[in-house]
Amino acid sequence: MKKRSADALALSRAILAAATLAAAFAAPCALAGPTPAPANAYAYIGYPNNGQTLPAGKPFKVWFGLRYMGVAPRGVKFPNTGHHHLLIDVDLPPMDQEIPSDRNHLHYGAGETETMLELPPGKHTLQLLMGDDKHIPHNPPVYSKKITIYVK
Ligand SMILES: [Cu+2]
Repeated sequence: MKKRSADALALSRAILAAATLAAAFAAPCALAGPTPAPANAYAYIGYPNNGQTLPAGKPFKVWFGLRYMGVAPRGVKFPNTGHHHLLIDVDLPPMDQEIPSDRNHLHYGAGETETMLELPPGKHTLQLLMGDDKHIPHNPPVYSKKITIYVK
């Protein structure tokens, strides 16, 4: 009888651990905006290349790549579209809130798919993140790999 209650306790602990683990994995899924995006959609930086060195004091072009969804200007609510945001020297922002607008988070609300950028000498990171008509990332969020470039 003693053995059986010890087993029951061990089992209930295991169930609790599993539930906690499930909650931990489920939590990040809630961190996305209300606008759906196609599951296979992805963004990529077509230029510059990861690890590339660019000349200082000279603007360079950044190409915004996007597959399996479309670009629409800010304020336009149309299925499977959004507009680009270029993240400079920062990590991804919260995925369930409006993307900040500052010099590290540039919005391309006219539907641009490229830009000219000039950065001070040094090591920099670039990453694209799509936002919906209200500048909130989609569900699932659509973002590129973060690339590193060198300006000198
Ligand atoms: Cu925006």
